[in-house]
Amino acid sequence: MSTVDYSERIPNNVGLADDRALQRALEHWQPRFRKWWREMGPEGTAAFDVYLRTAISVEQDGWAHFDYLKMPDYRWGIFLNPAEPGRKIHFGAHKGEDAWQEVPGEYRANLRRIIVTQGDTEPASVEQQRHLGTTAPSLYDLRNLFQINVEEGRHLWAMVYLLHRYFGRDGREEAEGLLERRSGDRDNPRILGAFNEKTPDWLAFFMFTFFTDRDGKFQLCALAESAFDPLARTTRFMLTEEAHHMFVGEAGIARILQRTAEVMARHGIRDPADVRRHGVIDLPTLQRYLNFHYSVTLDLFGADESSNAATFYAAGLKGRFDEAKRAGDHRLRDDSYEILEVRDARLVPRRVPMLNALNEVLRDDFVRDSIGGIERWNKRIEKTGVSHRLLLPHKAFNRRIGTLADVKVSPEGEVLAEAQWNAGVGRWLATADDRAFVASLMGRVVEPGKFAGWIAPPAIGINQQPVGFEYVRFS
Ligand code: BYC
Repeated sequence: MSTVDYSERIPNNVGLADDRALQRALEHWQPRFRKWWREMGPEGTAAFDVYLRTAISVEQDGWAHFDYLKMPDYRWGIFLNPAEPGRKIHFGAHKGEDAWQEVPGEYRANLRRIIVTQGDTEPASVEQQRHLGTTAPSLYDLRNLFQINVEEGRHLWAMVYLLHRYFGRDGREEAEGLLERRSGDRDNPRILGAFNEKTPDWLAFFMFTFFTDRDGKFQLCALAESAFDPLARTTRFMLTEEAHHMFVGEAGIARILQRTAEVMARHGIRDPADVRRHGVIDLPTLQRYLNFHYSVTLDLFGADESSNAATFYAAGLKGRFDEAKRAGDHRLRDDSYEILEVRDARLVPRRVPMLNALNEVLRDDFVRDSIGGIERWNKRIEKTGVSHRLLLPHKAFNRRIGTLADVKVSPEGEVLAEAQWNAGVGRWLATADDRAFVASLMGRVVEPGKFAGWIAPPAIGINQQPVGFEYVRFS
């Protein structure tokens, strides 16, 4: 069952042909998805031939096939990792019982909500990125953007399959809703904050794929622990695809840093205005973009103290990152964890029951992982001989969700009065001037092997093809 059946209208490894009602329901949803893709997917690209990878199996080796495809012909399908025979629930109140193959009635509403929230982010990101193709810095980058877009489309399919297969009529209604909400729409926005922000340029795109796709990694890992086995199996396979998305972000920013630092070293300049005059992105602007994307992504982990998070864990719906590898009783009823709150105009730790702090636990795992990436970027700058370090702002900086939503905190973690915040915010978050400057650099480069002047070429191409390969052909 691990080989994907491509003779079906909807490629799958879930035996769709054996469940006619489900197959019909999904075949009914499919043209609506395609309509959404035409309207909200990458703009003006229907005729392009793109060198894309398509999942053809869920085996670790050789799961992907690369070839030219027009994106509307991409075979969005439903792939679950192979079942683990005798899998047991390994955390929460049901620890030790068999994993569920169907949704227990008492957890139906919460599971549906988690799946809908996850599903909603996927089309949202495609909507956010739909204009970027018109300003790609190279064919290589354009192809990577499109690869991410089609795979986010597939991740939507992954969640829609669960909704249709396990949640009956309300599941089908939710699947419709996933195609109706729109990123940034005033009346019918996407569910989570970061997915209603704009991704107007490629610096924002690389920051988004570094930070926000990393939230995807941690959330999917937490869901891959779920007692609801179909959710665990589908998210495990999504993680295989997700790794490339974070690579695009990390390598993209590294290549920007490389180019900027080379220019700074060559001309012996540091002043951002001088750096900008050479047509590359100055490091303070890059830091301000980083601060923005990091802080809106921190909010995606939810409130620091959350009874929802406690319920999700205790019920076995959502675990911690790497739950199975952690020591302890995996019930957490006697554990506690520190969250931050403001007392006497200072950030101070407060201990709360760990079950209620599980959003914060996952956020802290994400912070540690992000620090690793920032260090790799700093090494890249260091190698050029330029002395400059990128920093992650304090966890409490620019937050909109949780106990820190109502306080103003500097990137260094100092609690500020409103006036101090207003005086500093232009140094901390990307300004209209920063965005206009970055926009002024964005021009379309479509000659194979050529790259825009503000970004260095990658070291190697995709799937062992040369960097100068014609990754996208325009018909
Ligand atoms: N914006 O008790 P809380 C990805 C709401 S990214 C707006 O903390 P909970 C991807 C919350 O809904 C991964 N609202 O909630 C990346 C709740 O609302 P109600 C996406 C927010 O449930 C790149 C209220 O505040 N997957 O895959 O513990 C490209 C109380 O909050 C926000 C998931 O997120 C926010 N940022 O935690 C493509 C996994 N945060 O019910 C894809 C599934 C919270 O009071 N989702 N609220 O109206 C979850 O596990 C949880 O829903 C959350 C929120 C962790 C997001």
